[in-house]
Amino acid sequence: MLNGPNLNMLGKREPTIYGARTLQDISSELEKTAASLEVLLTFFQSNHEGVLVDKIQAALALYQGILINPGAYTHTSVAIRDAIAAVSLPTVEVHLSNVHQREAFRQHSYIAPVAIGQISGFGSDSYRLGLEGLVQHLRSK
Ligand code: DHK
Repeated sequence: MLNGPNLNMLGKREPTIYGARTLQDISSELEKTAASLEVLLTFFQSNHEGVLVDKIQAALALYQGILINPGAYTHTSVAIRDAIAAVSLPTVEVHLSNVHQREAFRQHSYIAPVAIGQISGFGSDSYRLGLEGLVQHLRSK
């Protein structure tokens, strides 16, 4: 589970848009979902595009899939998109807010074309729904 910029500010950051839960709260909840699905999950956040690219590349040797909330990099990062395409691991894009209801610049995702799906608008439940979708996808293979 990769989290992009400013997601470390959850809880304090625009709570009417992103909710009151901290990233630590979301991580603890997602860990419980992972345990109930009997999968191993690693939770990571960075404010730096290249660090996220490094993690995606490293995932190829370590993980079967990627769950990612790229934050603002969703709308700007060809590098993250290319890293996901390069490793070719099933990837689910998640957002707390419904990006399609927001500013025009948030309505385009560089990540969506290389993801198996996108979950947007369910608050912290987007993470749980994304993990369930990813695991179901992997198990159906
Ligand atoms: C999080 C961000 O940081 C924004 O830049 C995206 C996304 C939306 C979210 O809803 O989780 O536009």
